[in-house]
Amino acid sequence: MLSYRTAGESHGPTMLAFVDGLPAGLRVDTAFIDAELARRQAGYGRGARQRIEHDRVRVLSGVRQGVTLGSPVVLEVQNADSRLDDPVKTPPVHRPRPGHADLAGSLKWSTVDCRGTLERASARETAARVAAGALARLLLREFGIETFGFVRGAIDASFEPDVRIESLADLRARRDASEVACPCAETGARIVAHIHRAKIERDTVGGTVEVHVLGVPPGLGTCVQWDERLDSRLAAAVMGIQAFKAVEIGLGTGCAMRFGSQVHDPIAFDAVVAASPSLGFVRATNNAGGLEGGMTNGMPVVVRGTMKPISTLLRGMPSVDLGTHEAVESTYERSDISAIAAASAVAEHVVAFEVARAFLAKMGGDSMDEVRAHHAATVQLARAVHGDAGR
Ligand code: EPS
Repeated sequence: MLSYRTAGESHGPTMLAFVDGLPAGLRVDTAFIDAELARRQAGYGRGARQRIEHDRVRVLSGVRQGVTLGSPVVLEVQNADSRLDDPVKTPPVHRPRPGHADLAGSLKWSTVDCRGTLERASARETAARVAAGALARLLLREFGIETFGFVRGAIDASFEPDVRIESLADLRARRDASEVACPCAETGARIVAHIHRAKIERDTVGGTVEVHVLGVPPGLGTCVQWDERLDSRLAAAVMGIQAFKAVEIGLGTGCAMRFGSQVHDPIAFDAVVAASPSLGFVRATNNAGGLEGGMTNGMPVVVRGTMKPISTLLRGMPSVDLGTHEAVESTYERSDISAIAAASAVAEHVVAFEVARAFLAKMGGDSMDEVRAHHAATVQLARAVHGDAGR
């Protein structure tokens, strides 16, 4: 089963991802991984740390001459700002920031110094998750599955995206030209204005990100066990990103405001698109976000996540000194005003990883050749049963 864990502290020497379960024979394009790491560092509102770091992946195991061996792949992204062992440069933190892991972690680990918690809780760790997710995207690409993550809105600015495989190149270009990874220029400009205002007011901004997965074959995930439902795993993956407070699939919370007839996507059959991943079962709407019963239904998978504003506020927040119990202002450490653009890249990669995991659970094998053969056989069987060939 495809899985990954990460290790590393924000100001330690390095961030690591340990990826297990990749088949042998996958070509590892490190330039692609580096480009995605750069995307994760970008965005209006990012702090000075990003001028210090120039994230690059180093493959430490599991790859020979650019191709996976079937053994665990360990990926490293080194920290340029490494100073964890220096007590002057990384002093103890006694004034927890409301919203950060500071207080909860200090209570958990029975300490009055938040440093140990905040170093690991830091979103710097997402560099390792993007590196692992980029590997998953390389695998998905071999089977025509594409992911697209972007910023959908912040504060009162948002837009209705129209994401299709034909317009993907254009959407990616527009997203990558945006300072806040938003393919809608007008919404992007309004989000930039909100972040600019937050900067002046020494405040912070969160937002909503969305990920579309296109070309997904039906039948990934399962209805058989709750923790193997793909929607359940996607929700956990996106909620597991630092500072995320909500996850939605398709229409999401909008389902509560509509009757069933306005929520469920009517099913039709179109022989012309029988060769597509949907096998010809078309839906004029995709309120289900491509998932019914925890399984992909052939429509694009659509996942949305909401990030709270960064909890390190330059203006501080009311807090308590853990040593003296005095009322104080929370600690300010150099920070981002908004990391919403970065979060959209992270969300895209954690979603890609879960889709790749479900893909390999259904179509997997020891080598890419085996996976290709299983995939081709699965598609052929599905067409024989459901496609026009079956009529
Ligand atoms: C973070 C605090 C900041 C962020 C960091 C996450 O780091 P520093 O205190 O070194 O300025 O920039 O994110 C990254 C370094 C990154 O690469 O994403 C935090 O407290 O979570």
